[in-house]
Amino acid sequence: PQTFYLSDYTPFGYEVRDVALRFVLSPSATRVHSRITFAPNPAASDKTFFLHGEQLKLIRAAINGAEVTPNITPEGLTCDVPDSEFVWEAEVEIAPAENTALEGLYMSNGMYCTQCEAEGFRKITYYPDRPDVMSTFTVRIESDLPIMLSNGNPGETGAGYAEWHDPWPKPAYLFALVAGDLVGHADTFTTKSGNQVDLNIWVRPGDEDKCAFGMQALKDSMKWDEDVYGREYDLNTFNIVAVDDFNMGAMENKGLNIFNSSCVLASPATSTDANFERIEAIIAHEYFHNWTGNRITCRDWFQLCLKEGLTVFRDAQFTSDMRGEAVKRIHDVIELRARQFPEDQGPLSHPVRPEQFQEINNFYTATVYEKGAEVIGMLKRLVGDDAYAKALDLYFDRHDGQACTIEDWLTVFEDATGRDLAQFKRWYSQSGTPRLSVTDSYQDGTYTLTFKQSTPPTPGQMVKDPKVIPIAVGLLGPNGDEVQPTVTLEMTDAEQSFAFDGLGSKPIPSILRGFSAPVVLDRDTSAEERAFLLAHDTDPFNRWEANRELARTTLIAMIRDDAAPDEAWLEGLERVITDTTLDANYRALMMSGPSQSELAQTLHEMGITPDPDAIWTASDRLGQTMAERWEAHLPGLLAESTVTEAYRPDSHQAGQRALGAAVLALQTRLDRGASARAQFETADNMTLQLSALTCLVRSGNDEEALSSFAAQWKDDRLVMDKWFGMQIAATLPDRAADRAKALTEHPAFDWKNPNRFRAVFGSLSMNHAGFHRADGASYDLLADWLITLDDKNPQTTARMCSAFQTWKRYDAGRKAKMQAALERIQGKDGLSRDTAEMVGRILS
Ligand code: B3K
Ligand code: ZN
Repeated sequence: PQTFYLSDYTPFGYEVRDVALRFVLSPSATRVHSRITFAPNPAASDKTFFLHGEQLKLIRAAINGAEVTPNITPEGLTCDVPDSEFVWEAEVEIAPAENTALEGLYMSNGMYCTQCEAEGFRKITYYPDRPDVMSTFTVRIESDLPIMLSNGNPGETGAGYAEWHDPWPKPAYLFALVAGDLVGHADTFTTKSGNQVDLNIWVRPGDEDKCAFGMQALKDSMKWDEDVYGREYDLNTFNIVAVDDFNMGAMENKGLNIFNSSCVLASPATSTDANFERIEAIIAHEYFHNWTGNRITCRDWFQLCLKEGLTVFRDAQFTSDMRGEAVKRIHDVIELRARQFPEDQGPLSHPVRPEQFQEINNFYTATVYEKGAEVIGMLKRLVGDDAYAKALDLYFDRHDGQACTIEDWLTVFEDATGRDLAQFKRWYSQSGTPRLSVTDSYQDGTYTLTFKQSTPPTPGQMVKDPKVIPIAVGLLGPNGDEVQPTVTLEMTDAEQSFAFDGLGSKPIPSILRGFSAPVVLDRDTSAEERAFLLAHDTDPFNRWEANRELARTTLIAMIRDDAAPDEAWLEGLERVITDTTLDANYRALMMSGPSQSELAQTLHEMGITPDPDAIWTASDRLGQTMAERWEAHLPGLLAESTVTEAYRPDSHQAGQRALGAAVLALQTRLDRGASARAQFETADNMTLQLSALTCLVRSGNDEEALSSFAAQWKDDRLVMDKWFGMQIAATLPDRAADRAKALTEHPAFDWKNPNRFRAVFGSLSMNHAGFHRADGASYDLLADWLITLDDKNPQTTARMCSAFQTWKRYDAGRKAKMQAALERIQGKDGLSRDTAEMVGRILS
């Protein structure tokens, strides 16, 4: 397969002036007519007229009205063309009903829909399918379906057809079309300059009652982007469509966002608090792309983080404003460590801006998205809030309507602030998680912190140069008062010291506040100092972090030496969780402790081979210790976390329920599931119902509850995804593989539906000890199913291969079994390019 390189970029030889498309829809023979005005691009030297096109049947092609016979390959076509402006026309036939890859134009439950990012438009018609080719689009859809949608503003509509016009030039990856028997939930939004925008969320009949929350989230996002970034919406219409079969979360097509139904449909009875929060964030994310992604897009796919890192950063700011800064930051850091750190420290490690790929869909990663957002957070911290705002204004002014690069982005910051960002740019080009170690000293009123940074080698990058690391630090006096409020130290050298003068006594440092850089901080600190920070740190993130460090240290001692849980820590933690002045959400986070895969990650960072069974046993033992120790507090905490008002998915109530869930998990260890069963039976919302069911599954005493849940929800696809997933993710490790296998034989296991496939196998890989069952049963099961799915849906298959990305860190037995599973996938006849690239990289 071909490898594409960032360094090979050249502009396309032609500009596209205008695109007109006509779709005559039919499940197995849709006709797509295109009429495209091209003109030679004066900025390009290579004038080869190559149009991408895959799996298309060309019926007819013409230039300026005269039929032509292009030279066709599996990747596209070339053709002789005039050396001045000309009109290209083509008619192709495609079969959306046979498209199981869910890329291009496909069908989901009788509805037509599209997914074009990154390179799906070439499965719809012949076109220069690259993001730096931008054009206006006019679309006519013909079918007998009642609702027919495309990008932009609605045009003429009549019996059997609908027309759309998008006045904003856009790359083909933002094209979208939807047609089906849909019902709309309508509303309006008036922009700050007075334009009224028609808003609609389109769903299958029966789902109308699950749209109100998403609509509110959309309006909140529109308002927030005006208030915080000064960005106004730019069309008369904004449509969102919910689709059941979708490879990822959602897609920001101009004026016509398409969503995985799990990321938009919400109701208290069927969605958890976590679902509500995620839906709000994804709606915001896709909406924010209208400016960061659509109006300003990427020159090429290597620049993906230009839109994704920035848009993730923006949606995190939004959630932080909507739901509270500390809790959002903690959630994000948990996610970063759970998903990005393993990627960055294993065979799939790649820079935030990759320099090569075979299949770009394999690079929609935690590194591009989440580390990409961290890099923007660091930049903002370094330049300050005002300079950030100024730089963003300049970015929108200067680059509106363009397809840009990371160089353009950084130049904007250099021009707005006068800073030289050459060294900072290494965050985009160097892969791997930096390690930051720190020592301190105190003498004559001066306290000195000395940091050392280094980044271990990653695939293709043996040597690393020092990066600019913003280290937010505060100092606490012995009585807990802050003697130095947060300052950002700017580390640029491999080793560097920072001094604080005029201190009366040796302070206690609070380092990397707010997780100011995505690094692993190594610091030999006494348990007393951490306990002090747990009690006193004025930075809520670092207070949580102190607890996590203590929990981690205890668990690691339990895993390695069979030690008893640390008494002093448990006492400190008890004070926090019973402190009713603290936010319930925050207390729930304090109680949750590091996950088993996070412990495996930590052991790996320490150079120790993780033993999944020992990790499970230690985590279980710690849970039991906490339950027994805090037995007297549990009823009071449960009462305190009981919500008496009507259900609202806001952060206040969600916090109470999160605390309740953490307490119920402990209580279940003591009462053999009595409280959980009671909660399960009386729950009037999905959050309570599912947290109770999870406790029952964890306790192993779950058959009755699982079948009553299934009987209640058998007709709700999204709730049944939870049922499939949760019983695998939460079950005892030795049962996970067998349970997953049994569920693949369940009549409702529709494996071609990505949500259902992920519910089973994503959950299996999340059950750490269950996935790593020593006999390799889970590895084999997953490999079997990835081999099966690859024929139908390469994208989802390739993505799920990352369950094996940490294989090298385990013991010889597990390692050999994972390697064998990967090699079996690799050896499959006709393996997709997507999966071949992933497995090849993981094995290398
Ligand atoms: N831009 C899309 C992701 C497209 C994934 C293509 N494999 C969703 C988002 O990031 O908003
Ligand atoms: Zn995005």
